[in-house]
Amino acid sequence: MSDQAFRFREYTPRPLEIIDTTLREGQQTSLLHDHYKYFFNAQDKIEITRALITYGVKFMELFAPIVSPREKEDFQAIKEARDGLITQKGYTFLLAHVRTHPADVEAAIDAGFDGLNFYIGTSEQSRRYNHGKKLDEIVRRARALTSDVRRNYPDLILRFSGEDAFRTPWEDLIRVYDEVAPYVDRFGTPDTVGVATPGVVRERVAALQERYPHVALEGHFHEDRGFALYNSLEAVRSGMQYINTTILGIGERSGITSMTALLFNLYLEKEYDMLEGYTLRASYPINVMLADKLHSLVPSREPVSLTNRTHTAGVHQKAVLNDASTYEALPLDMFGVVESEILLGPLSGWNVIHYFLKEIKGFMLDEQAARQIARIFKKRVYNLGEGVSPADLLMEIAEKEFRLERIQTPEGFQGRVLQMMDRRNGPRREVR
Ligand code: HCA
Ligand code: CU
Repeated sequence: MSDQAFRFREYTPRPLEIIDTTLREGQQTSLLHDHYKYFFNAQDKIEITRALITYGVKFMELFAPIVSPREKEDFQAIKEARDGLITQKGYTFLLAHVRTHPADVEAAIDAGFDGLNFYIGTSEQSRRYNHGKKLDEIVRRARALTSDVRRNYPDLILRFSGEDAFRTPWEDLIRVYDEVAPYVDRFGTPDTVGVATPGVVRERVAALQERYPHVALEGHFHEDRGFALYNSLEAVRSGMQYINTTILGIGERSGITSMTALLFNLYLEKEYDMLEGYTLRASYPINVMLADKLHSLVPSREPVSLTNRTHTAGVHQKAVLNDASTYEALPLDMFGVVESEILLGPLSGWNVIHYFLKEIKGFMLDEQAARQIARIFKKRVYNLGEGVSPADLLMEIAEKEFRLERIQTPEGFQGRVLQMMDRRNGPRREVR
C-alpha cells in the first residue's frame, strides 16, 4: 500500500472535488479507435497527469493494474509524475477502478494506489447479462471484500458503486449499500447508460444523503441523452461533493461530463465556493492538449472552446467587430479562450472584408472598394480550387485586380497585424 495514503485522513475535501477519470473512462472512448491510436501512451499519460494536477485536480481514477500489463507499467510512470509535483502542488490521490474481486484489489494495493473505486453491477440487466450473480451474492461479496480491506488497510480511500445505479430499483440499491456503508468513504451512483434526468438525480441524491449521512457521494453521468452536464450540475447543487469528469467529456459511447463544461457552468451559476482551488484560466489549454492527443479539434459542443468565439455569418461578423458582446455573451476569457476568430466565406459581408484587407493585411481601401471586392468575392468563393482559402482569394482580388497599395507602416512595425485603426483599443481578433 502507498505510504502516502494516510494523507487522506488529514485532507479536508473542498466543496467540489473533481475525480478525473480521463485515464480510465476516457480511455474507453471510441475516438481513440477512430484515429487508430487505441490508447494513450506513457508520455501522454504523464502529460495528462501533470496538466490535471496543475489545474487543481486532487483525485484521479485509473484502470486497475489487472486490466493489462501496459496499464500496470504506466501506473508507475503516472505515480512518479504525481510525486514530482507534490512539493509544488500538494498531494493528489490515485484511485484504482476495481471490480469487486479480490484479484483486482490485491494487484491495486501492491501497485501502491491511494484508494480503490469498487464497482459491481446491481441493475437487473447487469445481474443477468454481466456477471450472473443474484442480489444476495452481490451483497455477500461486497460486504466481505470491503470489510476485509477496511480492516487490513484502514487508511485506503474506499468507494463503492452499484454499476447502473439509476436502473437499479431503490430497494435493491440500498440492500447492497446498507451492508457496505460501514466500510467505505464514498458511494458512487453511476448513470452507466445515461438514462437519468435532473429531477431523478435530485431525488436520488437527497434520499442517499438522508440514509447515509456519513458517506460522501460521487456522481458519474453518461451523455447518451445529452444530460451529463445538466445531471452533474443538479447533483452538485443537491449537495453531491464528488463528480467524475474527463477532459472534453470523453468516455464510453458519447462519454460523460466534461470537466471544464461543469466548472464553467458553476461559475456562470455563481457557485464560486465550488471552484476553490481550480485554475480556471487553464481550462481551454487543457482541452486543447487533450484534443491534440486525439488528433482532433476541441469539439464544437464543448462550451469552453474557440468555436464559441468563432463567427461565420456576415451579420454576426459585422456586429462582433463593433462590439464582441453582441454574439459573445459568456466570460470565456476567464476560462482561457483569449482569442476569437472570424471565418471568411460566402456568408461574409463587405464589413469584414474591409476589416480583413485593411486592418489585418494593411491595404489602403475605402468602403466603396470593399463593397466592390465583396461582390466579386461572393461569386467566386463558391468555386475555390483545392487548397485555396477564401483569404487567398481575397488577396488575389485585392492585389491583382484592384492593385491596392499597402499602408506605409513605420520601421519596426512592418509585418505586424494592424487592428482597429479607426477605433481605439480594438480586441485581438483572428480573421482567416
Ligand atoms: C465501466 C462502467 C462505469 C463505472 C462507473 C463507476 C459506469 O465502464 O466500468 O465505477 O462508478 O458508467 O457505470 O464507467
Ligand atoms: Cu462510465
